[in-house]
Amino acid sequence: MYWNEKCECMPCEELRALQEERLRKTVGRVYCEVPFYRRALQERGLGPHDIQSLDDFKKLPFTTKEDLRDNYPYGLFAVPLSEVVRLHASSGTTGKPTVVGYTRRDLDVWAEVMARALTCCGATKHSMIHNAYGYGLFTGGLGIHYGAERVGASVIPVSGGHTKRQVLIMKDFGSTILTCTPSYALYLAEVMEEMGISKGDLKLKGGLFGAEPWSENMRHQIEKHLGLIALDIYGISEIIGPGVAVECPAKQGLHIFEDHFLAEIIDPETGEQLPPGEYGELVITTITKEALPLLRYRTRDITAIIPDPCPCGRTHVRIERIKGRTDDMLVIRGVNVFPSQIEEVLFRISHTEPHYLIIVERREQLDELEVWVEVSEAVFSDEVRKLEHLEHQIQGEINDILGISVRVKLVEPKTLERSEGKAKRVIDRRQL
Ligand code: DLL
Repeated sequence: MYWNEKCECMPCEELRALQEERLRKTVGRVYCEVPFYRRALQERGLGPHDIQSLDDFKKLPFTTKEDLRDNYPYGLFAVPLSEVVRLHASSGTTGKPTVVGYTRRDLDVWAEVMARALTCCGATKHSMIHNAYGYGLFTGGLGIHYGAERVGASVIPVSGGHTKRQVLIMKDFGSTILTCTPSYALYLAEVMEEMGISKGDLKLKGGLFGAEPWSENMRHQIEKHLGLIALDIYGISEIIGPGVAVECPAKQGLHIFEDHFLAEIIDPETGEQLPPGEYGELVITTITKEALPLLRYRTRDITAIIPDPCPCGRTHVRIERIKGRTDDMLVIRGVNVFPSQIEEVLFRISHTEPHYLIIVERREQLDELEVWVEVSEAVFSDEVRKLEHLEHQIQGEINDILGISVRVKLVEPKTLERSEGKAKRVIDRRQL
């Protein structure tokens, strides 16, 4: 049930003392080794000795993605490149990639947290782990890979793509754990069905799905079609990659691996810390990273801290599942809309498929939102009247939740593009 019970269930007082010691070391190190941080701390009149406890935390400056970009590629590294044994990069939609580096010890920590995460979904040395996260500069593939090896499981480094072949491999190799994005898991299920292979033909038992937001309903679909326990894994390249936080089998939020990462929630507008339970932007400080330690990194992901202890016995604090990103949030006629809210509605309505696309346009200064939704084969061949009824139902429910009117277009099954990695849910055509 636990990979490292001593760390995962550490008494809170002990954990806090460990975090404070590691935080002090990290601040001391970045002050000495990273000119960017030395300047940022000096500008605030801070020296390394001013940060003694977690209460001093709020004094520290934030770090943003722009800071990483401005110091592209290695400017924020705290070790010489001779100590760096791996690089990864996150692509982002515009401009240069964000480059992240790892020392040998960083890779060791990464494998440790990933081993803990995989253990949550049932992995042991007897598991056959089918890893369909992309291998390469993306952290998903290799992050899972090293964690799986640390557990002692057998890893199938299948990466993304060639979906039919993936289904055959899962069947013939006897995969017991599946790791990929949740949208790809659904696509795998769809292709399986087309190939006449059922979940009973496979040996899947558990899976870790993440790298993009997904809803509770999507979890039900994945579990139903693949016959496994689907858990949510959160990560971000700048911090380490996958393995910043993971759901335990209680499925009541994701535990942050707090002996390595400190989490806070802030109001994205004011930068003020928010109390547990309130949604805001997740900010993470690394306290053991060597190559790229980051102070108060603004992830832009929206979530809340769950204050109560978890029934599983782990003492590490939990966050709610990620609701979206501050930069994914669409502002439509003044209303804040997260794609995940639309997804929730679609999953509640029967006869729709879990594939959708949100298109935003601006006509005569007015934002218009159109939602394309795939419907099931049976419904699509139904009478026009029934289709219209379904469209109105979806429109009505989205209106109830968001308070704005949207257009809904039902599309034929299997016409929206499937993704092997992170799904693209929004096309914003507004020229802002
Ligand atoms: O996506 C790392 C990862 C790989 C996580 C495999 C989980 C599994 P990046 O490419 O840097 O890293 O993208 C990070 O993806 O800021 C979130 O917006 C989003 N994200 C990651 N995990 C989740 C999740 C990897 N479980 C960005 N739920 C983050 C929602 C997620 N969003």
